[in-house]
Amino acid sequence: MKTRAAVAFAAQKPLEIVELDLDGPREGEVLVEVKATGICHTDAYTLSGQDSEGIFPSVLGHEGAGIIVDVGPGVTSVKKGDHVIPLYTPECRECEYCLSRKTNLCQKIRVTQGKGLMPDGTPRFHYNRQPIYHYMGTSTFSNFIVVPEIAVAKIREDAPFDKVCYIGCGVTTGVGAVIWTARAEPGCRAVVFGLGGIGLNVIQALRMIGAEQIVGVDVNDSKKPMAEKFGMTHFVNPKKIGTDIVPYLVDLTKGGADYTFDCTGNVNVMRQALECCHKGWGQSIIIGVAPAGAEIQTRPFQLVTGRVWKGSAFGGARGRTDVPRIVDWYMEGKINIDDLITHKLPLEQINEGFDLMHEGKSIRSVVEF
Ligand code: NAD
Ligand code: AHE
Ligand code: ZN
Ligand code: ZN
Repeated sequence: MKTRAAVAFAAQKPLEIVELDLDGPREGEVLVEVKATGICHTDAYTLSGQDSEGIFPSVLGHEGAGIIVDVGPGVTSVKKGDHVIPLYTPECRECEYCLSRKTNLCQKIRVTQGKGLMPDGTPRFHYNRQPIYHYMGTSTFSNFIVVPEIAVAKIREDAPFDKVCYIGCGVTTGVGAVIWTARAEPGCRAVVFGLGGIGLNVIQALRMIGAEQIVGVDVNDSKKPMAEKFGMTHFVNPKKIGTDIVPYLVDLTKGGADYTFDCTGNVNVMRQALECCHKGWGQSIIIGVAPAGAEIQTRPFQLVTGRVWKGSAFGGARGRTDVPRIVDWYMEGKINIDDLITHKLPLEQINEGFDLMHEGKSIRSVVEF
């Protein structure tokens, strides 16, 4: 069949809207009609050429929602007509990682996923008979996609696609980092670096669990009003305090934060986030994705004296289990997604969504097919 898609033919070039050939679903795979997709900073990061796993030409996008329109042989857990969110972190429930109960990082298809291929080692997209590679096992910048059944979460049918697509990455990443990775407790003090599409979800989860203090740090003052609406209690613009940010934040949090979250992808910020944690117990959670080759640094003394550095992918969420629950939380009014979707665009204008992100003018742009 044919599918309309925004293709990344090369790094640092605008996406091009073209019609691709798409092969049907094979054993264990499903065909999904993507109804809406968010644009996450990670898409921009890969398009920038800084992702060591970036492959071109490819169809980017990993924050989608849609409907299953066909299933391949052997598919048992979902059926035609099911509403789903594609998962860049699948959940097979049988690999060593899934069975460990210690991680959400299912490894069943990770190797082929990182090569832009389906689990059988072939791509489903072609353009002029040349392969077009998949991205993060999802490629939601295409109107139709083929994904393994273990990489879709079935969701309720009354959930609006143009909102819950954001649960495919940003919402789950931010909310999950607080409740599953950090396991932050009521009364805690937290600092969130980067008040974008991820950081604001960290903030709303901190408010949800009853944090005492939620400090937001961003170099862009225009992020302040939205962050306040979502629960931020104190705003800090590092460019404007006129002093070293680490002691400033330690003082503001009365001795250091119980939890800090890096939602910038900047390794210098990651160091600040660790070092403003409370001595003895503060935990710093790295969410941001740093460019290939970048490395984090600190004095080991920071860890010896009890601070903990942790990372979080997809908020520690187990996709097929937790994503439908987060959709329920949204539908029950427990989390706010609507206000974070600042822009809606047709596929033809997808590059404007990237521009808005780079200019710091959007929180989330959502593309509707
Ligand atoms: P975004 O562009 O919406 O937000 C980033 C924010 O950080 C912006 O508000 C920007 O002004 C701010 N910022 C940039 N440099 C800063 C600095 N030095 N100090 C303070 N603030 C600064 O991006 P996003 O979609 O929220 O993504 C944030 C990061 O999280 C990216 O690196 C992205 O790749 C990553 N990410 C990781 C996961 C995961 O599973 N680990 C999932 C989604 C996104
Ligand atoms: N390919 C990148 C890694 C990027 C990365 O860390 N991705 C996150 C999700 S970001 C979503 O917006 C993730 O899930 N990581 C776990 C994994 O297995 O990739 C690089 O730097 O090489
Ligand atoms: Zn993302
Ligand atoms: Zn698994």
